[in-house]
Amino acid sequence: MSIQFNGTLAVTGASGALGQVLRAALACSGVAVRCMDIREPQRLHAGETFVRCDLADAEATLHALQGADAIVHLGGISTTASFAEVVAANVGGSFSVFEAARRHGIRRVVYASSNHVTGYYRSTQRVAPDMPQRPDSFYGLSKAFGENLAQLYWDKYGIEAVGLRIGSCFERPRDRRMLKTWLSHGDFVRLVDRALHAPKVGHTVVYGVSDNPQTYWDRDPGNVLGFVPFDSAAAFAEFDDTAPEPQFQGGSFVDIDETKLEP
Ligand code: NAI
Ligand code: 15L
Repeated sequence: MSIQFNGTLAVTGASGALGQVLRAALACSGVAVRCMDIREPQRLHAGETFVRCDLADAEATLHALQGADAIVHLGGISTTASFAEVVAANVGGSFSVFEAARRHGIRRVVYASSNHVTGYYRSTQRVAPDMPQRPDSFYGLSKAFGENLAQLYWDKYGIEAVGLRIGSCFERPRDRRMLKTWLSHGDFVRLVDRALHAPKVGHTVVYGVSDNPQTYWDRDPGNVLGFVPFDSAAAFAEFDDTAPEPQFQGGSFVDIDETKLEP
């Protein structure tokens, strides 16, 4: 799977798991990619440059994003963490990214939100992106902030954004819950491709989930972008897990008391 993009594409969180998956797909088409992260990538593909940048530092982020034509914003804390940590990396970091987009006139941001924005819905419910946010953690709350920030920057400054409420994006489902929440790496790349190229997105929020036999989420808004998932957790039907179904969609994130976590 490869992605075409005309111009320079900035990828925050480029050294992370999904950053590496995305960059491999961009490298197939020789796209010019500005890789941004606090950690150096293991390797750089042809067409890539690396800028070490802490997104909590708004000035550094502004500088790093100069000349970019679009941003895929994956960088930040990707799991449960203390309030101070998510505020710095995710709340402050997303502000840095959207503010840099505004100041540089970058027209579109693809934002890695998370299913944990709505993790406090019960597992028996079907949730659509236009239903109220119900974060299950400080992490989910920081992603909810990012979506609301994107809405503000669209309404006030005309910066287009697609918020991807990514389910569980791993090589394969890891537990019973992930049979419903799994997004394959290939479908992740296809989704980012549509989020970058679909015309007139305004501010759109979609769930990022493969064509699993069962899911918690309404897939229609993703279809509107032209996203068609190819993969399905049905391929893992033999998955051997006798653990009970979680009560809430966010699974273990609901049970973790983040007020007890130290930064
Ligand atoms: P990851 O943890 O592997 O990668 C995140 C990257 O962000 C890391 O390379 C890290 O060094 C970088 N980073 C952290 N703080 C930073 C800061 N202050 N400034 C600059 N860079 C910073 O996470 P992964 O799995 O690649 O996820 C990418 C994005 O997608 C994250 O925002 C995550 O919350 C989101 N997401 C991922 C899901 C998944 O299943 N992998 C599910 C839902 C959302
Ligand atoms: C997320 O938001 C995390 O980044 C990822 O590591 C998984 O925990 C995923 O959600 C999930 O819900 O499975």
